[in-house]
Amino acid sequence: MKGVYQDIQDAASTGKPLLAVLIDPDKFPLENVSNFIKKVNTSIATHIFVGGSTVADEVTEILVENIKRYTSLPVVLFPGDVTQITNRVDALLFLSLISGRNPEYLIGKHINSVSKLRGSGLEIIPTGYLLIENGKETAVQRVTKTKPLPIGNIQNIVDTAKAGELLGMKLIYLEAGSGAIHPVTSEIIKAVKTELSVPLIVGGGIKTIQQLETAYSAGADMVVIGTAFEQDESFFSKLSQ
Ligand code: 1GP
Repeated sequence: MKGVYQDIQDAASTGKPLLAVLIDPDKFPLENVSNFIKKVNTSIATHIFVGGSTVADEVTEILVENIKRYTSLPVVLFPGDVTQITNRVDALLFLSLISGRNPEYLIGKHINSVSKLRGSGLEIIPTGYLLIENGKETAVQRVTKTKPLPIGNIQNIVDTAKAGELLGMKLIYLEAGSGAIHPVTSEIIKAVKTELSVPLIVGGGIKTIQQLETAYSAGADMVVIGTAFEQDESFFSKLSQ
């Protein structure tokens, strides 16, 4: 069976846009899973991401088990912390926050997670995670105690992303932060995409079809949307196939 990464890479090389719906276990009542996932299934979403900045222990695993009962879409863990790791998912984004200089989020949490990952059989996808300035402080910034990369220095964003690729990261993720006021700009997406040969993920603050299309046409291979679905499930029907 092809892995999740191989699928992302194939889609990126053929120009098929991917859309991940992000579910934050902290904000998502279990009783909503079946209805919500049915809507995801009939939308253009291709992946489900699960994760959040602050989640109580065990909650993620229970949520993932419930989600998997209702969908055959790949469920990918987008963990904010080691406690969220579960092998019930199809793959794990092994995120290193390369925009920041907090050693815990560059390598520390990763070391702490090895005892859970060893022997888990999980598909692990090394991912360079870049927090980009968006107009307000977001949870990622607060929790990781790192500063986002300023949007005025695009070359620095490009070089950071490229350094991630050169370190062997298989995906680069440009993150404006959940609920961001301004999504990552098309100028930044374009500049980063031009330099990369690995697939590019973009997320944070994308709330309209227009913004989604802008991200794709600038070069995002996958877009991640969370808040827009949480706040207005009718967004799904706008994205129906
Ligand atoms: C995923 O954090 C984002 O990269 C999700 O952001 O909740 O603003 O869609 P939103």
